[in-house]
Amino acid sequence: MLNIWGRRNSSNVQKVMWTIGELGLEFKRHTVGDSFGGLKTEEYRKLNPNAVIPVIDDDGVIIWESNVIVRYLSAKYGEGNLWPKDPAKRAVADQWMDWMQTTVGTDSGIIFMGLVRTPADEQNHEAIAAAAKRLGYSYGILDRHLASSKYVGGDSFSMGDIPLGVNLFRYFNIAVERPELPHLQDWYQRLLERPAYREHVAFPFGSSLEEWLELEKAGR
Ligand SMILES: N[C@@H](CCC(=O)N[C@@H](CS)C(=O)NCC(=O)O)C(=O)O
Repeated sequence: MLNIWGRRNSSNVQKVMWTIGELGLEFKRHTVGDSFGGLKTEEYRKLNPNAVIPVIDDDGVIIWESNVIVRYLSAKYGEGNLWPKDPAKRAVADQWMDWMQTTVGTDSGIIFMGLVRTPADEQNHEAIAAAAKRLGYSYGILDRHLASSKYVGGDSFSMGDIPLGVNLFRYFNIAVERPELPHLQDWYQRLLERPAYREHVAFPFGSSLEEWLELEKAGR
C-alpha cells in the first residue's frame, strides 16, 4: 500500500496527490504539517529527515522531495503516459519540472507566503509586487512555449504538467497583477477538465491567513 504524509492544502503534497489520482493508485494519506503538526518528531524524521511534507512509503520505498516522488510514481506506474518512454520527450517534461522549482518557485513562494500566510498588517507589498513582476515575466516564457505545445511536455499530458499545474492554480487564484497569458489560460482550462486536478489541486485556499487556517481546519 502506498502511504503519503502531508496535509491536502500543501502545494508539494498536491503534486503527489494529483499524480496518484491520474494513475488511479490506492493510497493512504496521513494529515500532518502546518496546524496539524506531526513533523518535528523522531518518528517523522526517520521518514523525512528534513521534517517537511510530502514523503511517501511505497511498500518500503521511502522517498521525499515532491518532484522526485512525481517522477518515481510516473516511472513505476505510468510508463508511456505520465512517464514518456522517449528520453528526448521525457527530458522536455523534466526540464519544465526543474524550471518550476528553480525559476517560478521562489517568486510564487514570496507571493503566496506574503499574501496568504502572513497577517495583513505584516505584509510586505513592495516585495510581493516585485515578485509578481518577475513571476509574470517567467510565466511569459511558459506561455510562449505553450503557443505551440498543447501540454508542457508536448502533445499529451505527462508528469511535466504536474508541478507547474499546481503552481499555476495558486498564481491564477491570488490577488496579484498578471500580464496577458493566453496560452497559459488555455492550458489551465485543459487541466481543469481533469478530475484528478479538480479533486486534489483546484480547490479554494483562502485569500488571507484567517481564511487559510479556517479552510485547513475544515480539511478543505
Ligand atoms: N523541496 C521540498 C519542499 C517541501 C516543503 O517545503 N514542504 C512544505 C509544505 S509545501 C512544508 O513541509 N512546510 C511545513 C509544514 O507544512 O508544516 C519538496 O518539494 O518536497
